[in-house]
Amino acid sequence: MGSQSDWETMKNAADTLEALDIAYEARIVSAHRTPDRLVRFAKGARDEGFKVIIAGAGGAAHLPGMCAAMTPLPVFGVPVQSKALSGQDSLLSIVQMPAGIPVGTLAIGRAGAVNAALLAAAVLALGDEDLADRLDDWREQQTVSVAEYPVDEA
Ligand code: RP5
Repeated sequence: MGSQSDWETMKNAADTLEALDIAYEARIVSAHRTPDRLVRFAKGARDEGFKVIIAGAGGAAHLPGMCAAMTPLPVFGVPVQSKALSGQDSLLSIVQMPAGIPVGTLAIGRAGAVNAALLAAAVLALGDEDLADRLDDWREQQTVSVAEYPVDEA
């Protein structure tokens, strides 16, 4: 993620990966404030053993696109909800990549963070039957947890 302030959102991705028993690392890498760290991370990610990158950033959210420019790994971008423009800026600056360098862009905020983790899981599950089973179980649990009728909430 681009900043400590993104963690509140990106923790939802981390929690989802943990629920699926997927190893991950959460790092702060800012495209603007720590550009050298970004280059080192993105260029070295595959050799470090990473399989998928989830990049969350807000505002002028260049992190996912710059990561994607420097790694062949799949990159999923999570637009963090910004204070000034409610994440519209984050979304547009992540989603509108030029042809040739893809970023799989998710929804703004928590939903995007959770779904980025689920998409990463789906990619990894293509080569991991145990994970595929865990992902099936996760989805089944979600399905059975949805009540058929609403209740009045206090
Ligand atoms: C972006 O700027 C970060 O991804 C964050 O969403 C936003 C604001 O960062 P802080 O000023 O809160 O550190 O680079």
